[in-house]
Order: sequence, then C-alpha cells, then structure tokens
Amino acid sequence: MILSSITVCLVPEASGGPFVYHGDVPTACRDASAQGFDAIEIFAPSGRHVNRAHLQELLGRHRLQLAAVGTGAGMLLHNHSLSDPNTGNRQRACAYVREIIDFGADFGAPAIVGSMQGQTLGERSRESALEDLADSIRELAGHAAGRGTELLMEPLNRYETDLVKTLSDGVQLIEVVGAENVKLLADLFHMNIEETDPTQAILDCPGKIGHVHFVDSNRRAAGFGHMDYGPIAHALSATGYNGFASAEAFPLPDAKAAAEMTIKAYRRYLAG
Ligand code: LER
Ligand code: MN
Repeated sequence: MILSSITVCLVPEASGGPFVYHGDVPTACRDASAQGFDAIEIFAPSGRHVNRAHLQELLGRHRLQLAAVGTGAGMLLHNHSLSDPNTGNRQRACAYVREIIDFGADFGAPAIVGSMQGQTLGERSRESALEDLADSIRELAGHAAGRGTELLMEPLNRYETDLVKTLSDGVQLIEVVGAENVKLLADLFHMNIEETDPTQAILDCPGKIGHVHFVDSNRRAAGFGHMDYGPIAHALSATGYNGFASAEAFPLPDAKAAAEMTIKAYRRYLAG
C-alpha cells in the first residue's frame, strides 16, 4: 500500500522552495492530519534543529508518521557537497548528513540525498565526481545501516546537477556503492524533465524505489499540471512499490489548496 505524505520546510532561506508547508511543525501536523495525510516529510536546517520529544508527541497526537528527512539545507546554508573534490570538505558534508540520518532514524525515517550530491560545475570530470560521491554514499549507507535505516538517492534535473539525473544513473551509483539500504527517490517533477519515459523508467527498476515525490509537471501539487498519473500509478503498483507518495510542491495558490489537490490525486491514483 502506498501512503500519503506532505512536506514541511523549517528553513527560512528556502521559503520560496517547493514545500507545501512552511514555518513550523505543530501547524503542519495539525493541517496535514486534518487533510487526511498519513505522514509528513521534514526539511530542516540541521539534524539537531527539531526537538525529538516534541515531534514524537505531535506525531502521536495527530496519528502521523515521519516519512523522510531532507538534507538539502546542507547545500543551501553551508555549500556542503558529498562530491566535493576536497577531502576535508567532503568529510564535513558527510558529518552534516550523518546528523540528519540520526534524526530520521529516531523516527524510523530515511534521509534523502538530493542536492547534497553536488555537481561538477564544469570544473572536473563527471567520472571523478561520481567516484567521490559513491565513496560518501557508501560511508553514509554504513552509518544508516548501523541505525537500522535507509538512505534515499534522488536524481535531479539538469539545472540542479550533472551527476545523478535519472533513475538509471541512480541504479548505476547504487551498484558501485554496493549497499543494500540505498534506495532511489523518484521525484516526478525531475523525472518529467530528464526521463525519456517516466513510466518505463519506474518499470525498469523494480524494488529499487524507496520514496516518491508526488508532484506535477510544473512543480505544483498533483492535479495542477499536465502529468499523466494513470500509467505512473500503474507502474508503481506493478513494481510493488509500497512507500510514501510525498507532496513536494509549491504552496500554490496556497498551502491548503495544494494539500487538498494532492490528497484528491492520491486517493484517485494511489490509495488502496
Ligand atoms: C530538489 O530539487 C529536490 O527535489 C529535493 O527533494 C532534493 O533536495
Ligand atoms: Mn524532490
């Protein structure tokens, strides 16, 4: 069964970003629960930002799970990159992600590596950047395994990275890393730009997808763009996907409408 989730951004510097809820966890939990979501996904400034006991209480009170935790603030706030050619910088990036892995692990939630994969910026070869990235992911996967959790590798579109852009790139990286607990995050917005055929891309990697960013072609909530969800839903079901469909979308025209549209699309295509 696929469960529904919705994003909450706690990073003021990302207030214009593609997250439905912005600002605080209590309000997000109240609104997500009222809309019928099963879970929230948190984008926080660091792994130490959120008070664990308070979050536990809120999740329990609103019968929500923590679906996943993002790490992109490491890039946004500190310019960290897991493929940084400088070993010291790369170690600092890994340390930052380890703290977020620990935060998620306390709630049974995996950490996402999206923009933290970095990019070559035309300054080095893609092969060498991918080698450094694979080393970082192997180290972080080991840490996540020790905490009994997974790492989610997210392919991004070409305007955000030149490293892992497609599910197939992600499968290749996972093979090089050689860790069982690294899964792919299928973000339908990025896939709509980079995949030749998003549905076929999902069918081509059964068992490898661990999380879905459920969003439309224009990065608005599912239903506000022109994505053809029928075949995508069929592919997810055919490959036995049973993780979260998490709304990582702009709060347009406002958060409430984006959440309502998402849950409607989730019930139509993915629930049950
Ligand atoms: C970034 O574009 C994105 O999709 C996030 O989920 C990754 O940090
Ligand atoms: Mn995403």
